Amino acid sequence: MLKLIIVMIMKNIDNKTYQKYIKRLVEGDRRSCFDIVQSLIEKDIELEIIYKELFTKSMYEIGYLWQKNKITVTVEHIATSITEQLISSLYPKILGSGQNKACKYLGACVPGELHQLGGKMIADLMELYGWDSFFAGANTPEEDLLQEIKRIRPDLIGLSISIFFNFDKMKNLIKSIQSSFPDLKIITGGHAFTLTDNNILSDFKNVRLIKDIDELKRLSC
Ligand code: B12
Repeated sequence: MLKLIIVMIMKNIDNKTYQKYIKRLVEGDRRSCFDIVQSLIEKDIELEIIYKELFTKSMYEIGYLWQKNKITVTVEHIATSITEQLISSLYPKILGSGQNKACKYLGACVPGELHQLGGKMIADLMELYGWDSFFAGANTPEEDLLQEIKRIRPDLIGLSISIFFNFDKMKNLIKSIQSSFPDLKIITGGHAFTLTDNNILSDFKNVRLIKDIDELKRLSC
């Protein structure tokens, strides 16, 4: 039991490392941020932990600092760009995960939604969990997405939303997807769900809100 607890503590990111990382991120020091991520990889910290406890947590803090006028938009843009580069730098580890790719996942951000880091992380994690994963990125036009669904034939669609006022666009997109592909399963997630009750999409069948990474890991096609 004690051993298990020690292993769990070792696998987390300690607060000192996190504080160092967020400081460097605000300074725009991408080399130091990269070094910190490398040191976590060398310590066998799992990708899920790095995504959640380093990238997501620090970007939420960046958002808070921006909201409070403590950092400028430019600082926030630089932090986003560094985080994007770091996520991409970890992709070879995902490629090497070597699981079978029998099920297909297609992730996208709803029309009008420019926040794409979360959706990209989820698409990468799906690949890590054995899915053949595609990611359409920010502000995906409805018609184009439908065309790609026809071409790729995914088993699961993942829609990301950060901005509350994009919910109507998400609902319209889901309606369009379901009228052309009635049996296609859809998962949703993103920061906007923290500002609303979980039932906002309850009228739709085959649509499931995923609240944490463990739930994502358990999905099957
Ligand atoms: C970076 C950023 C931007 C960048 C995004 C660039 C990019 N390449 O992505 C830019 C500059 C474009 C931007 C613009 C705006 N932004 Co902004 N932005 C942020 C910031 C600081 C970080 C976003 C981020 O990357 N987070 C990290 C990721 C990993 O977190 P995440 O998206 O939540 O994803 C996690 C989960 O939600 C989940 N998840 C996400 N998607 C999915 C999908 C599926 C299928 C599943 C299962 C799970 C899942 O898994 C992820 C991993 O843990 C946030 C602060 C915050 N709290 O997030 C504000 C924030 C989201 N922005 C905000 C605002 C207000 C705006 C603007 C309206 C500002 C303006 N006045 O112009 C515009 C709107 C643009 C638009 N139409 O989309 C507000 C949103 C408030 C709201 N919800 O309504 C926030 C919260 C800032 C704040 N504190 O007020 N922004």
